[in-house]
Amino acid sequence: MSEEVTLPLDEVRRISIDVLKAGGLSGDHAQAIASVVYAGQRDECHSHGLYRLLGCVRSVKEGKVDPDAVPEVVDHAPAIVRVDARFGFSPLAFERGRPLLVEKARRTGLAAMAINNCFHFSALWPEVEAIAADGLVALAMTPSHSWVAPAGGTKPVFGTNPIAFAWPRPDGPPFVFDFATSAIARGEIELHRRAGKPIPAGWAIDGEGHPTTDPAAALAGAMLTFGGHKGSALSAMIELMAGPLIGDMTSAESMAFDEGVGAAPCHGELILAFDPTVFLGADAARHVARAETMFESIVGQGARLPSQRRYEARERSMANGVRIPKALYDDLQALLPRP
Ligand code: NDP
Ligand code: PYC
Repeated sequence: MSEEVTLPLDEVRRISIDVLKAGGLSGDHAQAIASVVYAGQRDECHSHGLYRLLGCVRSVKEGKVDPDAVPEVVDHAPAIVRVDARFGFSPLAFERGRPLLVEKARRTGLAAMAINNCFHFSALWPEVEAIAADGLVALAMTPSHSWVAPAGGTKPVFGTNPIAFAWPRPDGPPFVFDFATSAIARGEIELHRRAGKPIPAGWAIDGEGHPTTDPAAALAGAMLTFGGHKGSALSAMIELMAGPLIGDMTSAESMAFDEGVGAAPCHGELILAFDPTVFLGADAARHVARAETMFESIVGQGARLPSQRRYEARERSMANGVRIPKALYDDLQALLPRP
């Protein structure tokens, strides 16, 4: 088993901020990025925790990302907020736009936020969870780089295109799911390569279109969608809804824009927020109770809810800190200024 390091949670945040500032990011971006990286590591989402700092710093170094970009929030229409991230990373753009999205959803029942021109590296669940904390139902989606072949094909067209959903619950944390529409996030294949482990069959094909369990061959070939043609169609929907619909790049266009430097994908993100109290008025509590019956019928038979593992991991991390591979710890230390 490879060597690991245990870190208290406040150390996770401190390392994140220090690495990001040393990498040239403004204080505001460092804080916003550190929050999502911290949350990812705390909830044991290893592909989108501290590991992501390496890619953020590399993306700035490659000169694609504006590390000082100040997002511009625009009140575009009664139910639409637009945020121009101005070629900075997405977490600060999301933070700046969220209050207006929530305000609009409470007024209109359903509102959308389109984030444009953002470099995107993060998990989506921290965003939908934050919207659910305001009592709203949330749906978020974004493209990435074209790494994923459509069902029946062998050449990458789609990004790993995550979709996330949150439903607020009266007596506890929200019901949340958040997954790539590829069989797995690309970050997970990268972590297998770093650990020298094979990947499961069904995640990817090599450059000749043959199934592979070699992570390097998978990264050089094409990833596969989850659920065959169903994941493929969902992935296409995300390309459209968070691409042309909001006037931003598809995953293939993001890949071309990257010019082979290997920066984080650059494109848009679409976030929808629904206010159940506007949809339902005085009947809201009765219908929310029906949702609880459905959740109970899932867990009541021993199945688990998505997000249940994450909430359990959160409790564990808050009590005991987190464990990360020593190789990752050393890579992060190498990005800090020499004392
Ligand atoms: P998974 O395939 O592990 O799926 C994750 C989701 O499925 C979680 O909601 C998880 O809940 C739930 N889940 C997993 N197993 C079960 C189960 N047995 N029963 C019920 N629910 C289950 O993750 P992915 O690799 O697809 O995605 C990981 C992350 O990568 C996501 O957060 C996504 O946002 C991020 N990502 C970001 C991209 C970007 O462009 N920014 C691109 C692609 C991915 P739980 O967490 O509780 O296990
Ligand atoms: O893991 O697929 C991924 C990913 C792409 C962009 C950010 N994460």
